[in-house]
Amino acid sequence: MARTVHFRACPLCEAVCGLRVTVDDGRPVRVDGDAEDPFSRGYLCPKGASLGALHADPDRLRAPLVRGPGSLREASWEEAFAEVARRLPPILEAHGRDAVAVYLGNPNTHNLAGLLYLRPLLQTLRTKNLYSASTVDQMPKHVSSGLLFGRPGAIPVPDLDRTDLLVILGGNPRVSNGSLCTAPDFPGRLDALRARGGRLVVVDPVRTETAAAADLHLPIRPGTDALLLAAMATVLFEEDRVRLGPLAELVDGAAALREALAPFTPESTAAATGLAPEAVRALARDLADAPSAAVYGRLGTSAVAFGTLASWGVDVLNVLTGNVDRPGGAMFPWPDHEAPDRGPVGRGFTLGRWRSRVRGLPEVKGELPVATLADEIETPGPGQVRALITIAGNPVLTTPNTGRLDRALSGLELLVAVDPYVNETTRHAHVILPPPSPLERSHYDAAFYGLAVRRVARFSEAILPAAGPQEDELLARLALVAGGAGADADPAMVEALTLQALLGKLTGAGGPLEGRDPDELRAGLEGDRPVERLLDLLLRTGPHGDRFGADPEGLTLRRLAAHPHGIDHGPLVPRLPGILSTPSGKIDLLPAPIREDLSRLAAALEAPPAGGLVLVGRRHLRSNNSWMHNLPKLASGKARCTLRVHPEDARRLGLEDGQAARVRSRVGEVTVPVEVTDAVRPGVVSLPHGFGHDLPGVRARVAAARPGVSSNRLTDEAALDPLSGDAVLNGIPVEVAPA
Ligand SMILES: Nc1nc2c(c(=O)[nH]1)N[C@H]1C(S)=C(S)[C@@H](COP(=O)(O)OP(=O)(O)OC[C@H]3O[C@@H](n4cnc5c(=O)[nH]c(N)nc54)[C@H](O)[C@@H]3O)O[C@H]1N2
Ligand SMILES: Nc1nc2c(c(=O)[nH]1)N[C@H]1C(S)=C(S)[C@@H](COP(=O)(O)OP(=O)(O)OC[C@H]3O[C@@H](n4cnc5c(=O)[nH]c(N)nc54)[C@H](O)[C@@H]3O)O[C@H]1N2
Ligand code: SF4
Ligand SMILES: [Mo]
Repeated sequence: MARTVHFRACPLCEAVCGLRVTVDDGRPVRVDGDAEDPFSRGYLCPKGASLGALHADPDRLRAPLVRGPGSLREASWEEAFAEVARRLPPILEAHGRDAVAVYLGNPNTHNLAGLLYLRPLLQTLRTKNLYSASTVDQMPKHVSSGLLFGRPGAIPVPDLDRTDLLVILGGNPRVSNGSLCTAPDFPGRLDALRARGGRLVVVDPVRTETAAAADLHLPIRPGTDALLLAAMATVLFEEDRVRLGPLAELVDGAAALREALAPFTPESTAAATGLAPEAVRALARDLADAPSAAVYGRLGTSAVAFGTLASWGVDVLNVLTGNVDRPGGAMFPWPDHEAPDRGPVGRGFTLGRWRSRVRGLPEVKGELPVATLADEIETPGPGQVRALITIAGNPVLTTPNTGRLDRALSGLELLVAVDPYVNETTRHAHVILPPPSPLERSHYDAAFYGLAVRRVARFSEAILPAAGPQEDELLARLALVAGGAGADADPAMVEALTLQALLGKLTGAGGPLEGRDPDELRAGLEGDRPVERLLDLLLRTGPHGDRFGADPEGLTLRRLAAHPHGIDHGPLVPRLPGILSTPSGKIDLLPAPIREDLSRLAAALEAPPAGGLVLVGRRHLRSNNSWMHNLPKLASGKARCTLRVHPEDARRLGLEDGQAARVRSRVGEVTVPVEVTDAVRPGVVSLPHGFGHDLPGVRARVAAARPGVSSNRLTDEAALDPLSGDAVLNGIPVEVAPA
């Protein structure tokens, strides 16, 4: 038996752990943590350990599916692309480019093809109807970074391994393993923080696993973090505790900020947040006094009604306490594939360059809010969405009011899905194009090294030969079909054009490779796939790159690949002011859109929320949004799709542990077993998302056997954070009664 051992990064969540995969005769038989990985040091979770099971899952598609009369049947790759070529161009011709929408799901960010090779397809389609999981997730953070720092991608991360005080709002990294903060073994790193004398404070309506292991837990009322953060800033101003330090020369608008936040005090916000003013003052003082501190917010500060204000408030506190860009504070990562900084002066960030057709919602980062996708499909008129391309997504389970979206999708003229499963969304597809399994593709975490708490990089070779085309080829062929070049056009054309455009920028005036010959550079690129050659170009131009011979010791794809456990360049280093890209060249503390939205926040002070129950979300270590529920080892054990209810509420409503409850919101209703626990705050109930696998046509036998219910049958597509278009997934008013 031929036994081989391979090292690779786990592509399932943002922690990007290094894995050690054992293969026997072409079958992955074991996945362990890679003890030699300098970043993850052997850590892994049950999901990473299941990569072999994912590869082997009989329900995972190995060949395309095409809709015959009624149902989906297996087809050849030629047939599948011919079918797209038969159906897609006529829709574009007859109804224009906005008639074709695109939805990009979360796993795109864990995949080189999704990160580096979507552009050709999107540029060919040039549709205004671009949607992604970002507007059910982190879009508010992009907006706040865009407005504060001029770059939506300039997201400071807590310097976890060096900070003295970490304040987590609305994140549960002991379960999620961290998000917008890449740190394998987040739990171990939190333990280390406390072991070295640091403090951990968690603000969450639920006593989560993370909150339970913190020094202090503040059980805030859902949706009110922006008020809390504003009040903390006011304390810093009032008590003369603002210490900008070296940031002083880089900050604009501190005086105006003080004035704008003055109405928000620990006392004025207490009724809304449910937090004692003294506790809020004490936390603000601790933040000011700590040698270093980082405020960090995640989904509970993002997918909420004041998502952008809360995301902004997090970094406002980091700035006011002098912690931005300081070791132990909130620092900007610097990934190996990122071109050198050109700031601090730049064009800044613009919102709302166009608006959605039906609800007039503003564009953000080239996207529209996914909460309005159903409107755009259902509402007749010029620009109505008639076709949808989904790539690595399952919006029927993951976006608000999915009952409605599910119905809308069944009316589409064409749905093309790039996805390895027939899930709740892709069951509506006319064509499904499955990508290879993670073990069949090479990997580099372009998104997450840009959010990592150390400067690390890893390139993982494919471990097993792919059964079908690589995902970059699928995307290139879709681009060619959409461009009218037909199903047989050569995908190499797409690579040539993509490289030409990028090389043109890099070698052009002011570019990092200014004056070099693009043809010569292209000829020297290494890599087996188009995305690998693209990555080589980025690495060679990045902070450690060889600049095509200018630094003979510098990084190339091949040199990175020679380190199977990865390269660790050390802790984060300061990046200000170069990372800024604002018109003033400074951090704009009070940008106009934020100032305007503060009046909405002030109104929340006047009218504290009514008394009823509100729903928040939660995650489980063995889940991954809506997928991975089809692997027996991950799916087994206690039922996870339960409604957590506080004992007082349970008593009042006549709910008993284990009994079914009917949960109703403005838009829908589900029936789900109750779990009575004092971990949730009174007035708050929690339900995980990503369940509801009992829809007809889904081909996921293990998941369908324990389907659970979809929490997004309850979330409301009308409720958005207005600046970012992010859906409100936490703080949903619901009524609960025994079923
Ligand atoms: N109520 C509520 N709703 C939520 C959330 C919440 O907290 N509460 N969280 C939100 C968040 S943060 C997110 S990110 C979204 C996620 O929302 P989505 O991205 O829509 O959903 P996922 O479950 O991540 O969908 C992943 C799909 O990608 C496929 N896939 C996996 N690997 C690959 C691959 O390599 N290539 C391709 N092409 N496909 C692949 C899977 O089969 C699956 O169908 O859900 C959001 N929805
Ligand atoms: N095991 C597992 N890991 C995952 C995922 C998964 O599905 N399963 N999904 C991945 C993805 S796509 C993402 S984006 C990340 C998300 O990573 P996290 O944000 O760390 O994970 P969540 O569990 O959604 O944590 C959100 C927390 O916010 C709290 N909350 C709700 N409303 C409020 C509020 O108004 N204020 C405050 N302060 N808190 C509130 C909730 O109780 C919850 O504890 O996780 C990633 N990792
Ligand atoms: S924590 Fe995330 S990256 Fe690490 S093994 Fe688990 S799923 Fe993979
Ligand atoms: Mo997410």
